[in-house]
Amino acid sequence: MRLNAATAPPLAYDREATSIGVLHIGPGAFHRAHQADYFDRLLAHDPRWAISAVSLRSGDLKRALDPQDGLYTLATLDEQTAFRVIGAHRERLVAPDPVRLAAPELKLVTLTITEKGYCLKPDGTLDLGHPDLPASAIRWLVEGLRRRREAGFEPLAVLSCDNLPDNGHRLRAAVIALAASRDPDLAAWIAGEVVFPCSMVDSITPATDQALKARVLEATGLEDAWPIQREAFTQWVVEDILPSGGPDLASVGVTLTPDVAAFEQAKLRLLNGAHSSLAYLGLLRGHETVAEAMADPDLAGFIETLMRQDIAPTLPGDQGPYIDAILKRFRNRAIRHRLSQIAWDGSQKLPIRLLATAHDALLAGRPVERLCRPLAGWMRFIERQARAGVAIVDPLAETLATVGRAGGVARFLELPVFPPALAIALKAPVEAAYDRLT
Ligand code: CS2
Repeated sequence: MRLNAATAPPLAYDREATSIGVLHIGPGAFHRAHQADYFDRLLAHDPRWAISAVSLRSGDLKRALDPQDGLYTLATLDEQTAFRVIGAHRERLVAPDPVRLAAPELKLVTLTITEKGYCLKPDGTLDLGHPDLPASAIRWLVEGLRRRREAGFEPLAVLSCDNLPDNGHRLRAAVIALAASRDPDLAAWIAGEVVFPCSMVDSITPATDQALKARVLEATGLEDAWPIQREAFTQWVVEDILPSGGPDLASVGVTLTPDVAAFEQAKLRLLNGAHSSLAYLGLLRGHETVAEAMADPDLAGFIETLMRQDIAPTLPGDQGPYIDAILKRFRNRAIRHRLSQIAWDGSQKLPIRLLATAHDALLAGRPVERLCRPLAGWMRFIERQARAGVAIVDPLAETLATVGRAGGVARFLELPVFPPALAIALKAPVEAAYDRLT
């Protein structure tokens, strides 16, 4: 029997009585594990915050979940396993008319479009010549905000939920830059009226696999074409500038703070930096998952030292307890989080997760040898993929395949991934690490 409105166990709210107050762009696994869960819990006491799930390209979600009335199972896999049906998605749209954004009852737009979806240059500003820009979320937002302005203003917040530093500021600058290139009045209006809070999001969400579908069927007795799995831990920190009249996020455990940067930087550098390091070094050592890599004492020891000795000193405050908690989460054997999933999009992730740390370490006169090991690991990993003819998942895939086939640190350091001055400073230690990683 398939999961749908007739077969699902009762939700904590009357779904028919809910209305759409949130529009989400990029409703992939992370959004469905994270923001949709918060809104689902909010719906239990406020029916105004159901979600319109907008995919700009892929019809996969719509195809999988329309027959299930948009319902899906969220499995939280930890010491205890729990299954819950999420009903927050009231509709699933594929590349809808941007006029959708003009609906006055809509108070919040959230986005998970991954690092590459922002079409930014390496310096973090919008690349107006980016080939993906015409079909991007940035373009859709600008067009939608134009319609909202024409329809008469209703306050709106646009909230980036991607692993980018200063995500709200970067998104705001990108949207305004694109608007300014066509209509300076619109750009000025957006700058004055629309808020773009920064946010930090965290919950480890492995991609859905057959094993999960089988587990969900066994536990619930219902077939679900696209269940989602994550760890039990979840965190959402949002800059406290949301307009009034919007969803009461604090009531479902979201931290509202004037200063997201401290949370965000610690999370990107410690959790995501360690994750990417585990991915490249772990794959080269023949491991498949994060928990397996963490069971390798040499690798786990290296990652812990990297976090405590090299990354934490670039962050304010005592990061010890946060590091302990992250290491425990990485050891969670209840989930199979594939290293290959984390290894995707390295050209986008490394600058944020490791290079900023290396830059700060150099400035402070601290050693960077350990930080260079995962960078060398990425290069060796790309070489291995390229030479085996295996697809590289990265916006720079073609270039990486060429560089990877030829090999050598110098070619990698010339990529736009590395700011030139940093490439010069890191060359010798990356080469040393690379030579050791045969
Ligand atoms: C991971 C993240 O795939 C990756 O690159 O590092 O998705 C990570 O699991 C999340 O940011 C955790 O919140």
